[in-house]
Amino acid sequence: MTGEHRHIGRSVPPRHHERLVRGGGRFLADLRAADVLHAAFVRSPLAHAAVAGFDATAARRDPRCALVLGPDGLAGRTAAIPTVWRLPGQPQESIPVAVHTARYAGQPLGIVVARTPTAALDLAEAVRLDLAPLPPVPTVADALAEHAPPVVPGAAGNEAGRIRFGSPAEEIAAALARAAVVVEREFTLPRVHHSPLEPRGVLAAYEAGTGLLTVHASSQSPHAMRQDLCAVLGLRADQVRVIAPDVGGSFGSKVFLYPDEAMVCAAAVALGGAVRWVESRAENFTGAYQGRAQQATARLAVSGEGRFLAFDADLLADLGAYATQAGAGPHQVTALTLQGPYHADAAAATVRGVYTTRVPTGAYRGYGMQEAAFIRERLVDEAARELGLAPVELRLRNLIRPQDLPHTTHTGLTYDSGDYGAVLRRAAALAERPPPPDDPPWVRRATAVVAAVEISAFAPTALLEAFGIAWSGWEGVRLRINHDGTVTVHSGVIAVGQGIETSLAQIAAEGLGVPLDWVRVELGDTDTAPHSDLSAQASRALTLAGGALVIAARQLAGRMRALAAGFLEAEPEQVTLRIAATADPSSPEAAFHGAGGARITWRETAHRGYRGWGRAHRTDRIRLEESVDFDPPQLTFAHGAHAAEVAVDLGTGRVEVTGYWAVHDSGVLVNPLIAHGQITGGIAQGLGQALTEEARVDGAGLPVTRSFREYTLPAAQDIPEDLVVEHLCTPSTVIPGGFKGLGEGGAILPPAAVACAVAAAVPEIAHTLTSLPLTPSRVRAALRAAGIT
Ligand code: SMO
Repeated sequence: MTGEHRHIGRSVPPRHHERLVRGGGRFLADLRAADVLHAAFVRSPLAHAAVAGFDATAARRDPRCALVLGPDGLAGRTAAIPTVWRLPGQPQESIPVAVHTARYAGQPLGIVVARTPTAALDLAEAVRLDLAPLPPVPTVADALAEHAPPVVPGAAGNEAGRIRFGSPAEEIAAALARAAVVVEREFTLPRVHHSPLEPRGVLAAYEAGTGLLTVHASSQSPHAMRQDLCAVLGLRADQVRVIAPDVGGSFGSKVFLYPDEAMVCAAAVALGGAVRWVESRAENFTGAYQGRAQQATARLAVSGEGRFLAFDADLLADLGAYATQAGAGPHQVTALTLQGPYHADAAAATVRGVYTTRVPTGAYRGYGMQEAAFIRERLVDEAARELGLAPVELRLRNLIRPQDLPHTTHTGLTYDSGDYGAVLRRAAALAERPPPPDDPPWVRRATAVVAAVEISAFAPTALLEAFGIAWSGWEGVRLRINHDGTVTVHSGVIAVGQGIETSLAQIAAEGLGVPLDWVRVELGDTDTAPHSDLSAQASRALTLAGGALVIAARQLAGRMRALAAGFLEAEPEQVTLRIAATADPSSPEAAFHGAGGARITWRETAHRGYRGWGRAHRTDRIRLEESVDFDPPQLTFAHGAHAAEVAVDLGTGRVEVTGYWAVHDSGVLVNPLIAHGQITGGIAQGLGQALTEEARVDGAGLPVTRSFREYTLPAAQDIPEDLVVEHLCTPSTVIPGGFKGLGEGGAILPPAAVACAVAAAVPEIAHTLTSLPLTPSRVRAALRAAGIT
């Protein structure tokens, strides 16, 4: 193949972007169905209350009303949503759809279905709730206080369970005892809203005649949703089809089936028709699960020569009112990744899940790794300050070196490949520049560099089994050459705006040796996609679906070649596939060439293949199709280093990020343009969490952040113009094709980078920079306390 027909490594514009930008997207709210009815929810106005009455008499009398299901109606029609990842000791094993106690404000208690969306909202308001208030438990401190009101029956002291990862306690104690310096800090990573561009939504249609339930949902994991719906509604797998249309972002918030989504489907089944619900932004702020929500007491022990002896942390996970399907999963990943890219004699962390009367928390881009990076990098920084070492120097001294890889951490993660030092040094070099000459005296400016590893290829079956995670981790693809030579890829991973369709097409085109636009990628439909529980989560789609596709394309390319060789009466090794331009530049011709000028086109080969000609030349079967299930032998680890330059206004406490440099190693990049977009978007999201974002409630547990007026996302002007993203490449030794993930990578390091840069700029307040976000009021309070302002 000639150079211009290579596809991996090319910055091809993502195929659906133009359609989406021009308004051609088909998101949930764009879908139409015949005779569709509309749903609205009766939600709890209180954080904690017994539901003594749910009176829908008036609503039901209204001619616009089709159905109302309250706690009793739902109880007869729905079972609880099953748990996927439990904490040891966790008393509550699943999330009920029908409830008689409200445990957070915004919790759906019932569903109203009506002829129009407005009627549904009116009638939901007409339902009269009789609530007997119970004491709210809005914070983890409230939940753990002596005599705290119980949130979940059976959870003594509001603890959901606990688990410890890493080195034995004696090793940690010994390391602390021989340390020259031990830094210990309390950290707070607040709750945050995912804020996807498109809120949630479901269109469920049930046909009583066939018993088929077809669900369109703005979901990140259609197969997982189908599994949960079967359990909740008591339907067979072959009765339920879930389709994700265009999805406008998810970031972890659309991983799980929610009770309100299940209610829409239960209503469709009850009515024998189609029911639609499109979540409003206000509902998304109060009803959608939230992210982060972690408190930690953590310590780092360092020897006199600056060698890391131990990382140790006690993590408190604010689970909210229910443990979601993965419960404290992100916090467990914090514990697993606390050690990060460094050597240490010991490392361990304990996770305690705590129930509060707030909306449940769950996955958020980075899945515990952002929290780990913040805690670890701040501790490293503080230790450097105590030892009088430059923070970069202390990091470089302890980084795991390429010759140490593969390296297994104290929590059992085996890093496969990479050059952590090269990435850190490059980020530091990029960030080096003289301060501008015109900074006013009340501005302090400094730079910091931080580092992290990123789990990808989540996850080998054996690993999930060891953790007791009731999900499959492998990924399958089905690759087909059609009768005209075009190519179709089916995969269970889905597109959530990250451009995965384009990257998979590039891998298929490269492996088969055909033009890129001959490849179509079909995703998001449980009826046609290979099974996929985890789908587009956890920086995994490209590594696992892509890895499977590399194998499938290699196999199918071999079969096509063998077939063509048969027709050319040659041996497969004597046949070459060549792409040639034709009069029509948009349709090049691909042909197999044998000896003496003999040739057969790719298309004719496929066509004859479909007729069954040349069967003698095939090793196995007729169909030009390969299905490959890829279960990775182990995880693969991407890594990165970020440098932030900040200017701190000593008068106002405002932190401005004036420069940002990110260097990542995600192995072989399939599409550098998409990689750049992913990392850049993640950085923007991470900067929001560093500086402004916090989902808050008042003392009664009622949400305060209910719109983008109270909840500040970073805008374009908050992202530094000097934002540089670079990539080094150490191929994965685990994934065919050498790919590693990067979907979460950009979001993992910004809070650590910004906080460490503020610490460098104003060392007087460095020890206080352990809680996010670094709002002007928080920074100003620290400056005041330090007597600076
Ligand atoms: S936080 Mo992700 O959607 O695994």
